[in-house]
This record gives sequence, structure tokens and C-alpha cells, in this order.
Amino acid sequence: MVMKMNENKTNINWYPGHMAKAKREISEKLNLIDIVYEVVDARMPFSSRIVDLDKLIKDKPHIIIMSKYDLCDKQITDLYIKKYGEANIEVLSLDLTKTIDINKLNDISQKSLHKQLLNRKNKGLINQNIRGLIVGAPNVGKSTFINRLANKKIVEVGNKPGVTKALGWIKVSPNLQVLDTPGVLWPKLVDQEQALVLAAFSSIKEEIVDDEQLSNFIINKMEQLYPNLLAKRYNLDDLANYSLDELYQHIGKKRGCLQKGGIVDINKVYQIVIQDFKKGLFGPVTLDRLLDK
Ligand SMILES: Nc1nc2c(ncn2[C@@H]2O[C@H](COP(=O)(O)OP(=O)(O)O)[C@@H](O)[C@H]2O)c(=O)[nH]1
Ligand SMILES: [Mg+2]
Repeated sequence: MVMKMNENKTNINWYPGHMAKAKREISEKLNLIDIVYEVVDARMPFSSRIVDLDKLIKDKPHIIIMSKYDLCDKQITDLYIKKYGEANIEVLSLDLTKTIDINKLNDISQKSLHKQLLNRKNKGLINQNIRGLIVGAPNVGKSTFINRLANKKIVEVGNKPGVTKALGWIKVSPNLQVLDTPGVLWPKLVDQEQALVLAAFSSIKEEIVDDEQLSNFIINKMEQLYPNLLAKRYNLDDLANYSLDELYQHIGKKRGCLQKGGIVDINKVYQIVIQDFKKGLFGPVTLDRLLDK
């Protein structure tokens, strides 16, 4: 397929106004907590990270909760997990649609806080309680994680941040409590590609990218990284036989996106590609590549 890309048509230059407030709120909570759980979407193990988090949380240890592990390409995502491990960041990869292993979370939390807990003991303090704060980008699974920890639905799960109410502490296990309100932070954008990856997984507002641009990006990425999954999804015999336009025409006809006179409604086709991708209908994918960044 010969791609006519217009990814650079608009330059995504984006920094939410409420970021400063979010950072301030997290700073204010720092003295209440011992550890930070950074939720990262396994399909974008780099792009959804809050790379400057350590600056914000200062000396607090932090663990990466790699959510949506069930939806990712494990071969690729595991390379990131290994890399983070080598940088001494503990990573717990989870499918949050299922019950999670609280003991494992306890164990790695204890491990990350080993020094601090030992210090307390040496000072004669018997308190071994760990208090955690959950942070991460929009839509990575923060609320789902909190509900799992609480073992019930206490936080609204959805695409919009800010639907959470302040309720206080959740007792996860005898020695572990977490704040029930996650901190929403936005990844620092290093380039246009990262912005498109985040948009493709609904972690930044879709309005800042138009459908055509996002759909082209998804098709291009899928062709580059997962050509077989792309071909399978849209019943394409050989990708090389289709130009981008022909591909859209093919999808439009197959999916009945027709206007009067049998003309393919291209805007509907863009939406189909975007929705298929968001719903994970292509199969397991990870869009970041270690060598990229
Ligand atoms: N398959 C799968 N879906 C998940 C997982 N974690 C979260 N989700 C879904 O991702 C969407 C966003 O989750 P949510 O908790 O609202 O994200 P938040 O914005 O970070 O609070 C919801 O539709 C969740 O059901 C996971 O581990 N696996
Ligand atoms: Mg939420």
C-alpha cells in the first residue's frame, strides 16, 4: 500500500489548562502518602507514561501499574517492562477486567518501601501501614484499578476524567490503604506521533485531531506494525494491492457506509476505523517501539 499521509497537517500543540491545578493537588497530598502507583496503558507503555512524575513526587517511591495487559502485544510491552525493571522501577502488569492479586501488590509495595519501613522499625515505630496514591493519564484505567482494590464499584468508570468523588481511604489489605481519588496527569508530548497514539486510545481529547488524520494514522501504524491484523480485520487479500483510498472504499462498501448513489461516505469509514481500533477489534497491539524514543 502506498500511503499518502497527512499526519502533519495540523500540529498538535496541547497542554491542558488544568494541568497546573492537578499537579498542585498531588503535591498537597504528598505528605499523606508513602507510595505512588502510576497507571500506564500497556498498549502505549511509553506514550502514556508521566515521564516527569518523579520530579513531582520527589522522594516517594513509585510503581508502574501496567493496565490493559490483556489488550497489548505482550512481546513488545514486555521489553518495556524489562527496561523499567532495569531502571529499578517495579512494574505490575494487570488485566483489570479480572480479579487482581492483592498479595503481589502488597509484596512489591513492601519491596519498594523496604528502606522506609526499616527506618520506622529502627525508630521503634510499629506502624507498617502503607498509604498509596494512584495517578495516570486519562482513560488508562485508574478508576477501574481503584474499584478492583476496593473490591466494589466506588468510582465511576468511563472515558471522562473528573467523575470521581472524594471519599477518603480504601482499605486494600491490613497494611495497605489507597486514596480513592486518582490524580489525573497528562503525558508530556515529545512529538506528534505520541499525541496521535494517545488520541487513538482516547487518552487525549479526540477533538484536537480530526477523524481523517487519526484514521490515517491508525491504518498507517497497523500496516507498518501489524499488517496481518489489518488485512484480517478488513478481509484484504494482499495489502500491497490497495492504495489508501482503495482501502477506505473497500471498508466502506463492506461495512455499508454508502451515501445516495452508492458513493462511500468516507467520514463514516474514518469513524469505523477509529472505533474498531479503540474497541481492540484488530487484536492485541502495542503502538510504542523501544527504539523510537
Ligand atoms: N480490557 C481491559 N479494559 C480495561 C482495563 N482497565 C481499564 N479498562 C477499560 O478502560 C476504560 C477506561 O477505564 P477507567 O478506569 O475509566 O480509566 P481512567 O480514566 O484512568 O479512570 C474503561 O472502559 C475500562 O473498562 C484492563 O486492564 N483491560
Ligand atoms: Mg476515572
